[in-house]
Amino acid sequence: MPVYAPLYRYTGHSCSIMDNRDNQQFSTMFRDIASILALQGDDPFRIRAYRRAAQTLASLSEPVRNVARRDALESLPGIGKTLAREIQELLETGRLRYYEHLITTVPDGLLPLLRLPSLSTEQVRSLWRTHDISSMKQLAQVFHAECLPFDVPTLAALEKEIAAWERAQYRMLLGVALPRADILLERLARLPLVEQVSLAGSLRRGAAMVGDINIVMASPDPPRLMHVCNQQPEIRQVLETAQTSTVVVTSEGLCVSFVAVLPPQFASALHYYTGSAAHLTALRRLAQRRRLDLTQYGVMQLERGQYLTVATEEDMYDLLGLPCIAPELREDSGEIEAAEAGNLPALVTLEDIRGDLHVQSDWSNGAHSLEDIAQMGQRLGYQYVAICDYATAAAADRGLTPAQLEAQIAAIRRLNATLPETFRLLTGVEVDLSPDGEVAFDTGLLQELDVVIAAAHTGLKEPRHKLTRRLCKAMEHPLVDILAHPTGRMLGRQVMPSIDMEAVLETAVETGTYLEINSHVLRLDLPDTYVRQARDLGVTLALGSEAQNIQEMRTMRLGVLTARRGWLGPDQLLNTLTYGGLLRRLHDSGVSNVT
Ligand code: DGT
Repeated sequence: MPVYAPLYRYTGHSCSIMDNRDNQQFSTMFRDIASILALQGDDPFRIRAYRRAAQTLASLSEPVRNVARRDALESLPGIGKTLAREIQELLETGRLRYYEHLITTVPDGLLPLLRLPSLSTEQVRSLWRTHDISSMKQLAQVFHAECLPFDVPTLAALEKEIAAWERAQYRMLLGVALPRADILLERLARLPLVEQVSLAGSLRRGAAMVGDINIVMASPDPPRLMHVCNQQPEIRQVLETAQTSTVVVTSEGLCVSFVAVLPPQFASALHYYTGSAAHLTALRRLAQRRRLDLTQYGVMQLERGQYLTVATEEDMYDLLGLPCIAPELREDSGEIEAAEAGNLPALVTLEDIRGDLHVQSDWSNGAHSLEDIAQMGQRLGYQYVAICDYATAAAADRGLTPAQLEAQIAAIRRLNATLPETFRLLTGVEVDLSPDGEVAFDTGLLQELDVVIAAAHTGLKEPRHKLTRRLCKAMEHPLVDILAHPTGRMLGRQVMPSIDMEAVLETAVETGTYLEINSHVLRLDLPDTYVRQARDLGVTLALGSEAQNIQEMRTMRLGVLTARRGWLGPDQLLNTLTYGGLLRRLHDSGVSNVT
């Protein structure tokens, strides 16, 4: 396997995103424990102890893991022996048995109610015991029926919290929203009333799940344009409409929010509605130091109370003394500091991608032949596509047997001989892992392949340490090049497999394994935050569509957005290598043969 510089052991010090997430997660758990104990009328001292611990963790300025490493948990305010032991258990196993037991003693849906800032434990108890309300869904129904016995301020606060919860229920997959948005954008761009049009919001930022499709337009007549937007054929319902904005629901149930401004305001509006809110807040702090304010209408000079005209987003950032920050980075996760220091990454683009490293054919689960895939690869402008059908040592109901894989290798070689020199199919496989992480497949055959991908498809509910060990063991196999969809997440599902990603990233560094960014609509796995951590550790990523249908090969665009959100440049992706460069890279690892 190739070994990349810089090769260093992961110590946890450079991964603040993951570790600070621990602080927040543990704090939420302790707050939940306190709320459940309060609901059950437990000892007030215990309740206070958990609340205090939750506060301490939430406001801790360093990762709690680092405090534990120094053996200093008990020096934290409100953390005694028992709580220190529980934090240790969480850090070591990712679970807390006491918490897992406690939440089984109340109805499943009650925890979200207990987490609402507007309701006291007493009020939740009364909702549950007296009105039989034990979920957000029931609470929203009763709220809308105006049957809640609370005072006006509580109801006002509750209204906002319920609206936020309702919106969160209808988040869309990036890969569903983006093609719909493209159709709308293309149609709107042709309207004489529209001078400029762009995506905005989380969709423009490439987030894996989005609350709505935000579209910003420049028009000489915004009110008329809003009227036209409301008349678009796919619109089922207009939720709110005004002179310069309208929010609608399409017949497929997608929420679209249109904004129209006068042409000179376009760049400011686009910037504002692209967000994120956190990025805007941080940028506004910076602007205030220059006596400026950023609004959706322009950049305001605070002393004169006048707007400066900005023609582009580049001009806006320029006014703040910064280079333009790509939308995918605008999350207030270090991008402003990087821009100030001149350290923004030059992000990979779709045009940099020279091939797809994970496609499945009709030899296993796929719908299309090797010939169809080769044609599609050429249509997409690729130099190569890796055929990585499922393979299995035992003749199971899905997946190639060794004999079938051998026949496929021969078929790919025959086909390659007929293709133009500018394009090749790569031989490959996606091997399933045994319960203990063994890659139980014919080693001689694996050695013949250009690319070997390993993935866990079953056993994803196994305990954290077991699943982690399984993935790490697969990466330690000398013939495995890529670990596919490493976290195993499925977007939109509540439960994520529990994996120690620190250990996975560390093993990727040690073994030189490439981690996949699987661009399947439902996966986008590795998630962007881990992509960034992997990059920081020197891991190279590999994009693969896992297409089982040639149209799905177009999801590469989603993978590139995820890569960009993970701050990746072309050099950190295997797919930007030429065909020759890729084979050399894989071959240098001593595991692949040239087809
Ligand atoms: P989403 O829709 O939840 O996936 O996330 P966004 O970021 O698309 O949020 P959305 O659609 O509510 O609003 C689009 C952008 O507009 C948001 O990223 C920032 C800006 N924005 C909207 N409302 C506010 C606000 O109350 N404060 C600030 N600072 N910005 C806002």
